[in-house]
Amino acid sequence: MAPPPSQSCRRRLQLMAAFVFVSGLLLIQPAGAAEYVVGDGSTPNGWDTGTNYASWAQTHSFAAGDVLVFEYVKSQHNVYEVTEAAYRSCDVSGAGDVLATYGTGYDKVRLAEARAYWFICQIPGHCMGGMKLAVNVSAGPPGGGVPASPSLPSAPSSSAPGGCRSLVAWGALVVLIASFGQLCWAS
Ligand SMILES: [Cu+2]
Repeated sequence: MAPPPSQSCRRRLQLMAAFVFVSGLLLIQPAGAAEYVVGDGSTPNGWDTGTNYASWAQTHSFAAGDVLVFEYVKSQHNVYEVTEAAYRSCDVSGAGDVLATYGTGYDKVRLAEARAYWFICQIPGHCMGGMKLAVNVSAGPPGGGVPASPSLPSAPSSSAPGGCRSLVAWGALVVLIASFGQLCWAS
């Protein structure tokens, strides 16, 4: 015997509600800026002398507004943002070579602009040993306050801003569940 229509409808609505809830969780995720732990903490601390940061950087794509988190033993390492020349030579003795310095052992560095960033550890020998990181930051979605640079490729996929995209998706879900509800009350 088939259950009365109202009961199967309620079951369908419950499924829809669950679906909407899960979709909502998924939609919230890409809106904000991403945080990347440098080296992914593959070693006790992500920022150290035993990691290939060229490989690490290649497996990630960075957008303006994203944040790099440097985790390391404070007494053993530090983080210097430097020029490309200083990054290549590991020599920061020149005027203007150092753009910023960090040394807390847990440094959050915001990649505010769509450009290349270069970081090294300034403890003698560490940069030469490979403790250096170069990242290319692409233009992020509007809202980060960063104008898109014409010399850099803009963000792929949709041209709609993230916030607008999720708004449209939310609207579609609301319409979907409303029409389901109508079907139920009609039957
Ligand atoms: Cu170091």
